[in-house]
Amino acid sequence: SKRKAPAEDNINHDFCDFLIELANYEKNVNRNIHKHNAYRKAANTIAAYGKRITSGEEARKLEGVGKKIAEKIDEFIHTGKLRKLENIKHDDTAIAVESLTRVTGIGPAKAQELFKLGIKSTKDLHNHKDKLNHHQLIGLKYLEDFEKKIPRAEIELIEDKIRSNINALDPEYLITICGSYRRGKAESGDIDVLITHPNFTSSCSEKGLASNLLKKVVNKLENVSLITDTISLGDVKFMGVCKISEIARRLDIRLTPHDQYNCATLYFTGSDMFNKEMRAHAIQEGFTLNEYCLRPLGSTGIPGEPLPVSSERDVFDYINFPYKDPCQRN
Ligand code: DCP
Ligand code: MG
Ligand code: MN
Repeated sequence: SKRKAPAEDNINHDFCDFLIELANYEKNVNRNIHKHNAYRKAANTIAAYGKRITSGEEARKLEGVGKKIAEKIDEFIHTGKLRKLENIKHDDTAIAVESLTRVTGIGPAKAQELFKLGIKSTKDLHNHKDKLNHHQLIGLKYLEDFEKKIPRAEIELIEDKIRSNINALDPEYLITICGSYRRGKAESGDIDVLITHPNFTSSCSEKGLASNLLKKVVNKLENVSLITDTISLGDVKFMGVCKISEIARRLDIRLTPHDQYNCATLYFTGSDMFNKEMRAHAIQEGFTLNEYCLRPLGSTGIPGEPLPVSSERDVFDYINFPYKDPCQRN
């Protein structure tokens, strides 16, 4: 999903807005994920600064703000705009990629490929459906809907419906709605559901067990007409569409082994920037953390056996990272 500038009540929001625009440009047009992350990181620190920035020099003192970004802040303060962004607004490739990547499933590479075929906008796509895969066709079908944020109250209703139906199926499933919703956001881009079942562990070798546990859930939610479309369904991951209002919503469901559930909720709660920060901290403390487990790194740098984790807090404790509530993980 498109990244927007953080924090609504941010007194530096105009700087953050242009940094996010530059970040999106680096990702979508130049496909430079490093520059993309650098701009986003700068936007995040500036958003958290709490004081109105009055010069590039002042901004440069903040973590993640270098010389180039400081110069852009000065340019913006003095002229009210950025030449670089003005140029981008007139660049045909950038305009096309910006339009085409609005469709879920169309990434920067696919957008540039379509542009080379003369397809310049989402409007053009309706005449070139043969160029799209199943995922992209669903993205096009629900283009406007998927761009609408989901109010918290609607996700609460969807959560109730998911819980009651999965419970009726088998009360042993554990369910956590992760993502921005768990971080307490007033609205979300999609719904990220994490489920597990005590019968399914990482050492479990029973073939087809995981896939049945997930398929049963997806079937049930289709039968009660919550799920309307499937983008993809694998053994442990469902991507699709659900609907309880007039608007179709993106729904992801992941099934994880019971013993990896806490590392999984930690990962899928995010934010992605917070995950990066926490992983970097883990490395410094001699651990490697991912969505499955936390492992100590030996002196050789080779990960050892996964550590026993019985809560998210355990992970923070092992790596000496001050505990943060989901709402503080932004
Ligand atoms: N995630 C991550 N790195 C990524 C993508 C995702 O660490 N590159 C993790 C952190 C995210 C979580 O997965 O919080 C869910 O991904 P989403 O894209 O759904 O992001 P959010 O739920 O945080 O935001 P949105 O409201 O846009 O859905
Ligand atoms: Mg999400
Ligand atoms: Mn998601």
